This record gives sequence, C-alpha cells and structure tokens, in this order.
Amino acid sequence: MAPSLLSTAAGVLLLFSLSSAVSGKYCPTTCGVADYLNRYKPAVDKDLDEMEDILGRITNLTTGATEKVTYMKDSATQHQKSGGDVHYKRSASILDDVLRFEKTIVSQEEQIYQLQGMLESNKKRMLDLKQMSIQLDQKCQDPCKDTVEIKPITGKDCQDIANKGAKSSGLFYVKPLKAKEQFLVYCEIDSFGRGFTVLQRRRDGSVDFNKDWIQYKEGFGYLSPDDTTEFWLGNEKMHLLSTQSSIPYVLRIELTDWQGNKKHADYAMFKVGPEVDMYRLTYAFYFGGDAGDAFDGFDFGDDPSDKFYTSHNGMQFSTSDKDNDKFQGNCAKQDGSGWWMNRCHAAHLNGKYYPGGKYTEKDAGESGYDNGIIWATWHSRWYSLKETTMKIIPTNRITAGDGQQVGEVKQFGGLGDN
Ligand SMILES: [Ca+2]
Repeated sequence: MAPSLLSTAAGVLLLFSLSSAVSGKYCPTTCGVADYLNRYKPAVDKDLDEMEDILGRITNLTTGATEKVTYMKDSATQHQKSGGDVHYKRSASILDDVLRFEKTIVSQEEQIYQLQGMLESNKKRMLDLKQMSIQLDQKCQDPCKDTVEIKPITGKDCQDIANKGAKSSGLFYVKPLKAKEQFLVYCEIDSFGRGFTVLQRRRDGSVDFNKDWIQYKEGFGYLSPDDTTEFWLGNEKMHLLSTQSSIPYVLRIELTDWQGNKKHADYAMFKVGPEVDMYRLTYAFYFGGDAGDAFDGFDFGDDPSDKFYTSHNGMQFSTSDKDNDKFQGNCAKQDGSGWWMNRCHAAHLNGKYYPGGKYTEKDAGESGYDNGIIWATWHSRWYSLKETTMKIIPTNRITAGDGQQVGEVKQFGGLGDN
C-alpha cells in the first residue's frame, strides 16, 4: 500500500512543479504577475495540503509497521528461547521474513524523509511566493492598472489609426494587411492628423545596436508611450508595413546633431523586401529634405567609385552573422551593426553611439573604419549623430503640414469622432 501512496505523493509534487511554471509568449506585467498568482495560489495551496495529508498517512503506516516488526521480533525471539527444534526452525524463518520486512520499511522511511524534505522546501517557496504576492497586491491596488498605456484604437498603420480619430502620439497595436498577428508600434500623431509609424529611434545610446540577424528581424530595444527610448522595430514588421498598401509610403529620416541642429531626408516609395530577399531596401527617389541624399552614396574622395559603392538603394540587409554586402569582408561585422550595407555606407543610422559626436579611427576599434551614426551628406563620417528617427507615412499625407492640405485631413479624420 505504501508504494502506491508514495507514487501519489510524487505525482502531487509533479503537479506542483507544473502548475508553478509560467507559460505564454509575452512577459507578464506587474499586474499580470499578481493576477497569475491569485489565480493559481489556491490550487497550489490545495496540492500542498493534499501532499501533507498523504505524507502524514504514510508516516502513520510506517510507525504502525515498525511497532509490528518490533512486536514480531520480540515474540519470535521469545519463541526461540522457549520452543523446541521444530518451532525453532519455523520461528527462524519468520525472523528472516521479519528482517526483510524491516529492511523494506527502513528504505521506505528514507524515501519518506526525502519527500518530507521536498515538502518543507516547497512550503518555504510557497511562503516566499505568498509574500511576493502580497507585495504585488499592494502595488496593484484597485483597479490594477499597468504603468504603460496602450491606446485602444488599432489599424493597419499609424495613419489609419489617426484617420480613426486618434489625436495624440503613443503606443498602438497595428495589423498590416498580410500580418498574422497585430504588433505594438509607436505612432507619432501630429495636429494635422498625420500618423507616422516609427521604425527606428536613437536618442541616448542606451540600446546596443550590435545584434544578429534574428534580433534585427524581430526587433529590439524598447517602445515607450512617451517616445523616450531607443529601438529597432524589426525587419519583418517593416516589410509587412511598407508593402501592404497600394498607397506607397514615404520614409522620413530625422537627424539631430550634438549642437541641437535638426535636419531631415524623405524617400518616396520606400519598401523593405521579404526575408527571402534579405529585407532589401528600395525607394523610387529622394523626395526632399535639408539633410541631403546620403542614401544615394557619397564621394569621400578616396576613390572614384566611392559614391557608387556607398549608396543604399537596392541593398539587402546585412548583420554580423549574415553578410549580404558588396564588400569582400563583412561590413556589418566590422562596424558592429545591422544595415543595408553596400561597401559599406554613406548613411549608417544603426552605428555605434559616440557621445559628443566626434570620433577617430582609433575610437572605431580593431577595424578602424567609420562605424558611428553617419549621414555623410550632412556631417563627416567621423561625426556620429546624437538622435535619429526613421518613420513612414502614406505619400498622400506627407505634405499635410501645408495649409491647403488641412481640409483633406478633416475629411479623412472623421471616423472616430462620431
Ligand atoms: Ca561581404
């Protein structure tokens, strides 16, 4: 009987470890953790009580058996002393049985001690969890509210969201036409009703942009509702966003240097290809801006082919672990970033962050090549910019800041107002 009880106890232990494993693909928020604990705590408490009960019963059985063995041993010895030969033989074999029985009990006792030890340690873990749960409860007072606000309107991009009535910037879920799942983006929504979907943000060097293919594919860094953090939205998301619509997108690049000067560059019909084409960058033409057309390459004066080999239109994406560039070496590995590398670049917005801007070949480390945040048509390649933004908007909305376009904004923006 005892072995089956033991296996039940082991089963309960297994249940406990299963129910304490966190599942799901998203990290829980503080509220999520509290909810989770509150939901599963009663079940785990019940499991522990059951285990305690089972162990108690096993302990009782063992004690009973031990007493019985002692009694049997005593009576067998008694018998040996008083009885004759025939009885002696019988009692000797009984004594053997008793000894075997005793051995079994001893080994089972050891198992019980082990289980009791596990029970104690689980009890302690349970206490710790209860303690944490109380602390979390206190932090998430009624109603439990996460500190990051995700706005309720969704759409296929941020312009769609603005058209549906969103009036201010923040975090929204978007679901491009071909996307299997919605995903979170930062939407920059201005007073003209324009909704830019932000693809990339550099502002303080807090995020390391030296990442591999998968990380650039999926995106990294942090999205924040107040636009204070750095991130790469992810090549797959950029592909889904930029290729979904019959209305082409303009890519707007905004740059800030260490003196606080701001410039921008716009590219018409911006697209990021699919992964099978290594997330190739294409655009139709330089749409304008005061930062100059660095995507078209730059004549650094080193070689007549400089401009040709530092242009970016039509380049596939490269990372340190996936070399799709036009260079015999690996530009992405050399420069410690993922980008639409040629041989290698005149524009390089995922480069290394150099506080203060100016840096030298020596600062660039082993390779000695320019690896900062570069826009060569504005600042030299040995000057790393302070802040960058890459964001997209449907072409028909880019000029909505001009006076005559405002009427159009009102026409488009009515849906969420009713
Ligand atoms: Ca190469």
